[in-house]
Amino acid sequence: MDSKNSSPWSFMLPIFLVCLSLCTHLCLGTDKLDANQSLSGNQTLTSLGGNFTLGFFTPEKSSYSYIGIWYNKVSERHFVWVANRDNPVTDSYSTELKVSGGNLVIVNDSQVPVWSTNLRTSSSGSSSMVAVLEDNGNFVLKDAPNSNVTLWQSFDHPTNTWLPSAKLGIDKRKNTSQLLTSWKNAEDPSTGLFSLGLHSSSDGEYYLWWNRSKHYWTSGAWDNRSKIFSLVPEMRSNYIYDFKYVDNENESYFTYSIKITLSTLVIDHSGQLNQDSLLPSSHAWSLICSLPRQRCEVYRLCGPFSVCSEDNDNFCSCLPGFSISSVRDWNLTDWSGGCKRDSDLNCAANASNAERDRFLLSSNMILPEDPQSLDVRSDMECRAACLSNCSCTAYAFEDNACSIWIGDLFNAQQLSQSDTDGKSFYLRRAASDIQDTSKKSYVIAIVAGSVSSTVAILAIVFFGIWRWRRRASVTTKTVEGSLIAFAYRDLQVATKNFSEKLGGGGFGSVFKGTLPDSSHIAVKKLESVSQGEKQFRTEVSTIGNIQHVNLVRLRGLCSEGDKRLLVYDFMPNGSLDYHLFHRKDSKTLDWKTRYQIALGMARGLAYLHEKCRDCIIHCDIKPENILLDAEFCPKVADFGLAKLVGRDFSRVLTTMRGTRGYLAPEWISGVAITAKADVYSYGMMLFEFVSGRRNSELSEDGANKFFPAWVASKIAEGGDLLDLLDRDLETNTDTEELTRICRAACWCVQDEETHRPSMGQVVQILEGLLDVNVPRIPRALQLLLDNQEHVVFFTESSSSNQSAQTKSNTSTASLQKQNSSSSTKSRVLRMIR
Ligand SMILES: *[C@@H]1O[C@H](CO)[C@@H](O)[C@H](O)[C@H]1NC(C)=O
Ligand SMILES: *[C@@H]1O[C@H](CO)[C@@H](O)[C@H](O)[C@H]1NC(C)=O
Ligand SMILES: *[C@@H]1O[C@H](CO)[C@@H](O)[C@H](O)[C@H]1NC(C)=O
Ligand SMILES: *[C@@H]1O[C@H](CO)[C@@H](O)[C@H](O)[C@H]1NC(C)=O
Ligand SMILES: *[C@@H]1O[C@H](CO)[C@@H](O)[C@H](O)[C@H]1NC(C)=O
Ligand SMILES: *[C@@H]1O[C@H](CO)[C@@H](O)[C@H](O)[C@H]1NC(C)=O
Ligand SMILES: *[C@@H]1O[C@H](CO)[C@@H](O)[C@H](O)[C@H]1NC(C)=O
Ligand SMILES: *[C@@H]1O[C@H](CO)[C@@H](O)[C@H](O)[C@H]1NC(C)=O
Ligand SMILES: *[C@@H]1O[C@H](CO)[C@@H](O)[C@H](O)[C@H]1NC(C)=O
Ligand SMILES: *[C@@H]1O[C@H](CO)[C@@H](O)[C@H](O)[C@H]1NC(C)=O
Ligand SMILES: *[C@@H]1O[C@H](CO)[C@@H](O)[C@H](O)[C@H]1NC(C)=O
Ligand SMILES: *[C@@H]1O[C@H](CO)[C@H](O)[C@H](O)[C@@H]1NC(C)=O
Repeated sequence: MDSKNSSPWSFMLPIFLVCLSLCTHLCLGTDKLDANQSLSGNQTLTSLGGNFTLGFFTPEKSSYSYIGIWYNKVSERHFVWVANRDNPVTDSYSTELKVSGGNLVIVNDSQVPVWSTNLRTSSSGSSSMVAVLEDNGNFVLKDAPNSNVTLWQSFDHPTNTWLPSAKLGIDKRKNTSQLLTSWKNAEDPSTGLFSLGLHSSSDGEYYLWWNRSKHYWTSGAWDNRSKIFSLVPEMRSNYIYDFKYVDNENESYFTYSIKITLSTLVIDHSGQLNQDSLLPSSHAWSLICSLPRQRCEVYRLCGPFSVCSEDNDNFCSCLPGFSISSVRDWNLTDWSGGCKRDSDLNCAANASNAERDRFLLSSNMILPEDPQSLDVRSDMECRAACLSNCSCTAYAFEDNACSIWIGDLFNAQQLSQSDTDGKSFYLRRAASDIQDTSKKSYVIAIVAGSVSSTVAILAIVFFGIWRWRRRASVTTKTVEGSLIAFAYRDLQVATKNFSEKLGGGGFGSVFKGTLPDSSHIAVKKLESVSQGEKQFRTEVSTIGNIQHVNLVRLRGLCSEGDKRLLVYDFMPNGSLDYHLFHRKDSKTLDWKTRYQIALGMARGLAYLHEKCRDCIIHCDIKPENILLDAEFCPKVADFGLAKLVGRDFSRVLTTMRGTRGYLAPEWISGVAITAKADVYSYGMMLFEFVSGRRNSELSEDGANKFFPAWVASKIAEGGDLLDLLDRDLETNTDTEELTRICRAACWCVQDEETHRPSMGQVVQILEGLLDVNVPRIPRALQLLLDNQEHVVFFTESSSSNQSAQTKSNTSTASLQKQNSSSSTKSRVLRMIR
């Protein structure tokens, strides 16, 4: 490599500033490898625009090196392609990547190729051949630097990552299909067991395959009109993707482009297709969505004789009497090796009764795959049939049908205690295993009998305590879908008897807690839950399945007696209102952060409204319900609770403090509530992002201006929006973003629901993908403007609390008049609230 070449530095400069800390003087500023050059050791190629870097890398716990491509500007490495995934080298300094003999090759120091593009060229390749790393992450071999002829490209040989603009499909001429194939484990890029590929060109449907032979998930057919795969409704709110399907006589494939954030599709070594996105705020990769949604749906994720369970952090565990085959692989989250038997079976025909194999019951399971059915009539016969065949490892007898399993057991799944439709089977075990445990208890019995009775009683007491403790810790592990069912006592301990209160809301108070693994949680004690235990659990487990970066993650629940608690991830930066309004000890949120928070919230709400099968209306959008993580990434809290509280919700709403300023007029007009009510509340919040104070507060100069009305009139007049801006903000506000936010806010608070945008459209507006006209001043705000001098706005109702029913009650208006009592104005009051 020619590192003296100085011209690349001119284009490298901006990138260099970004990655200064990552790559020091050894960033070779070139994107090409020509016939006279080679790459070795820690030399790298960087694409012209600076998006990608190619070079040798060594995974953390590995002793092997590979040629790979990664994102240049992101400190957390994410390998999008690996050349020699199945042919690693041990020393990158004695190995070279070069263009040679018409191919791109990796050679060791005796010039023996370790890896090659294997192009069958007639000549030995021209000396003008060149390999270029393009800015979209494609590594291309061409016959000349400016040629349009691609001899080979890495996009045709993807590893585990599908990059934007790469094709993933079927080549009909060669009858080959491209597969995206997982790494073996987190540290080993070699070809893993799981892959994604286009199944058939006719309907554009993707399959996830296990070992390229058995499919376990399908995307459903491509719908060319709505541009989604029929079984991936998540795509509806995934505005960042734009998929395109091409199907002609030569090939059929999909490509996609992304609009905003850096985002990739990766098939993970645990068999799920993950959408990873780079969060602009934190510069860290984060998981947006996984398919299939449950890990245990992945075929043979856990190897032989292990069971999958969604509630276990490790997902896989061994059946009793078995232990992990390879602890090292298991530690690297590769469970495919499964488990091996601790003691050998004894299948000898002349075995005595004491030596003969036993059977152990495993219950509440999804049974292993591939049973064989036998035509026998009783449990005894079924058991005998299994015992008589040395390869039989388990049997089940249910509903008068006998099933036996021959050989290794796969795909058994342990269900949570709340599941009632689990099945049972009997696992074959060596007699010695079972005798061992009975011998031990025998010994304990003798010891207990031989000591004095007081000691024995003490022992029993201690044993009782131990049992009781054990049970207490076991209950915390039972699960509701992906949720943990906590015992009330454990939550009491975790929260130091509910001593550290984080806040209170319409649904109940929230307390901080710490789990034994020292992770922090927020525990919400629900009040006025109208549902019975079973319905509550069902409802909560649906909420638990809703996961998005911009939604607070529900970790678990507790339902004991009349106690109903929810356990969430703890958010270190608390709620948005604190940062936006109370500035005494908090730093003013700068404009960029405010904008990112507004956008993140919109994404979270769009997901709730449009992704889920049952549209979830939040009903209580306000700054108190937006939490901020350590990186100030916003998370919408309390979603799904409106439904949980059910009929009592209207009562809860009326007693909620500080909420009224955000309530849509339809809450009082009595019409059905739709997702557009959330849009209204969101719009009201957007105004507060601009002003940095509550809409309901008087402005600093004491004028009685209702801020949203003021903004609406400014926009309509085409006035300077910077006048409106929070005085505490430095001047680095982007005026275009300011305009977008103000317009979006005004559209969101239109009187007519149909005039308000959907949350999905709001996302697009804020992302700058959708331009919006100047909005009309909402009627309610217009009336306020007309009467500006005469009205004062309050948040709290200070009078008239006659019949507290939100939907029909018009008398709890929170606006009071000064010097005026015209009937027009009192109508205004009702509309604004
Ligand atoms: C490679 O080296 C040969 C001789 O050393 C020279 O003729 C040729 O121009 C060089 N090619 C490139 C692309 O630099
Ligand atoms: C290079 O690879 C060949 C074939 O694998 C091997 O025989 C040879 O020992 C290797 N040379 C070195 C120096 O590792
Ligand atoms: C390079 O990355 C930027 C964003 O980081 C993206 O906008 C641009 O499209 C990328 N270039 C190519 C060619 O993909
Ligand atoms: C490569 O393609 C571009 C546009 O497609 C064309 O302008 C250029 O002449 C082509 N170059 C060669 C060497 O064919
Ligand atoms: C394509 O290959 C598959 C197996 O890989 C084979 O079953 C099929 O018949 C082939 N189709 C054609 C048209 O050759
Ligand atoms: C995957 O399939 C190949 C044959 O195609 C077989 O040799 C291999 O054992 C299979 N892997 C596993 C883990 O079953
Ligand atoms: C999908 O629609 C686009 C235009 O919207 C069209 O060009 C393309 O041919 C269609 N593809 C298929 C497979 O129908
Ligand atoms: C298919 O391939 C043939 C031969 O390479 C080419 O002439 C034709 O234009 C291709 N068709 C399409 C739709 O690209
Ligand atoms: C596996 O992980 C455990 C705990 O992290 C560790 O104690 C053990 O040494 C690891 N075993 C291997 C073989 O890596
Ligand atoms: C069972 O038979 C085998 C030979 O078939 C013999 O080696 C073994 O000792 C016998 N075991 C018993 C308990 O009789
Ligand atoms: C055990 O059962 C399997 C499947 O029914 C059969 O193929 C095999 O021959 C049996 N083995 C013995 C020893 O009976
Ligand atoms: C590459 O070159 C060596 C490394 O340490 C030089 O001193 C440089 O340190 C650089 N090597 C690495 C491994 O970065």
